[in-house]
Amino acid sequence: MSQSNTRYPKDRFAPRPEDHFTWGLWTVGNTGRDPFGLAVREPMSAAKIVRELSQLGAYGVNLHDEDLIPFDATAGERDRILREFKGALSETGMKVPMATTNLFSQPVFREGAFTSNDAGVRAFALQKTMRSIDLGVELGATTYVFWGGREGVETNACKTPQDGIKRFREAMNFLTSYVRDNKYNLKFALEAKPNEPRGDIFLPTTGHMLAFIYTLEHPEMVGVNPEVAHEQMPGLDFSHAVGQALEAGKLFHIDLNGQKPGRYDQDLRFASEDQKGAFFLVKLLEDARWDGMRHFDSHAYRTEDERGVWDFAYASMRSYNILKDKVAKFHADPEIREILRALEQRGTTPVAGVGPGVKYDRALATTLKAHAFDAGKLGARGYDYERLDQLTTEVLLGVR
Ligand code: GCO
Ligand code: MN
Ligand code: MN
Repeated sequence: MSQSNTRYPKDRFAPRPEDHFTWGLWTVGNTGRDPFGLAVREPMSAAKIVRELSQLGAYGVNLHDEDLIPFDATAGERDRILREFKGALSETGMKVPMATTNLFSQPVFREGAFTSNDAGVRAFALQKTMRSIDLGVELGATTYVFWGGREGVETNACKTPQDGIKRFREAMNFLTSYVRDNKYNLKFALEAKPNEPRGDIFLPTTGHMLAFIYTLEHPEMVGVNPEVAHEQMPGLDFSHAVGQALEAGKLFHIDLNGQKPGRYDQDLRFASEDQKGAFFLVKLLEDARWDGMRHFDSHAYRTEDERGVWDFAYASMRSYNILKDKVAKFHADPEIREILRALEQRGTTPVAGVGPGVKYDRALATTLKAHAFDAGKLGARGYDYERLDQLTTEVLLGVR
C-alpha cells in the first residue's frame, strides 16, 4: 500500500488488531459488478487482501470456499493458492476466525441448496459444505456462517415453507453431527435475509432464526449472524434483533454495514447511513462487552478504484472506533447520567411488592390484586425522553 499516513492517520480512532475487526475476502475483493454493469476493478488475490488489511489495522479475514479456491480449480491450483494465502497469514499474523460456503453462485443452486426440490442438489450442497468446513477448520476458523441466499422461492406453488424449513433442519442436524464426529471446535451462525436473491427467503429475520435454532438436535452449537442491512430491509430496528440474540447467548457473529430503509440489500460502508442506529448498535455491543469479531460485510461504491476500496475499509473501522468513543461520552455525560439515574430509581423501587425479578407466589398475587393503585398519578408523570434523546443527539453531533 502506498498511501501516506495522513490518509490513514494512526490516531486514537485508528483500527488496531486488538479491536478485532475482520473482513470477508468478498467485501474488499468486490469488483463492482452489478446486474446492470460489468466489473470496474481488477480481482485481487487473497494474499494481497490479507497484506493490505493488515496494514490498515484489521485482525483477520473471513471467506467463502470459492473466495479462496475457484469452483473448478485443479488440485495443483488449490495447493498453490492455499500456500500463498497461508504465507500471507503467517507473515502478517492475520487470522481467519470465520468461514462459510458459497451455496448461491453456481447454476446448480438456482432452486436452492439445502432446501432444493432436487435431492441431488441437496446432497451436493452437503458435500460442498463439509469440504468447506474442513478448509475453514484447517485455516483456524471457529465460527461457520450459513447464509441461505437461495433457500427460498419465487413462487409458493413449488414447495411449502414447512418443506423448506424441514430440509434446512435436516441439513443443520447433519452438519452439526459432522462437526461433532470430527471433533472440530466450530460453532454455526445462521444469517437471515428477507429476500434477494430469492423472492422470499425462508427464515427471513434473526427472530425467525432464533426460534428455529431451538428445534435443532444441537441447539447449543448454533447461534445467529445478524446483518445490519438485512434487518433494515424489512424496516426492523437492528439493535433489537442483536439485543435479543445477546440476551439469549446466541450472538455468535455479526455483519456490520449500512443500508437505507426500504431498499434491496446495499451493503454500504458501516455508519455511512443511519448514524444514530449505528451508535446504538455499537453501544449495545460495547456495553455488553461482547467478545465476538467486529466483522464487516460491505463493499465500496462502484465509483471507486482500488484506493477507494482501502479508504472505505479504513473508514468503516475508524467509524466504529469513533462511535465507541461517543458511547464513552454518553456514559460520562452528567446530564445523561442524571436522567438515567432517576429512571433506574423509578424502575427498581418495589411497588406493592413488585420489583425487578418479580416471581409469582399466591400471597403476592393476592396482595397485588387488592392493592389500590392511583393510575392517574402513575400516568401523569413524564419520562424526560425528549431531553435524553436530544442530549444523545448532541453527543453524536459532537457538541457535548
Ligand atoms: C448478502 C449476504 C452475504 C453473506 C455472505 C456470507 O450481502 O446478502 O450478507 O454477503 O453474508 O455471503 O455467507
Ligand atoms: Mn447484505
Ligand atoms: Mn452478510
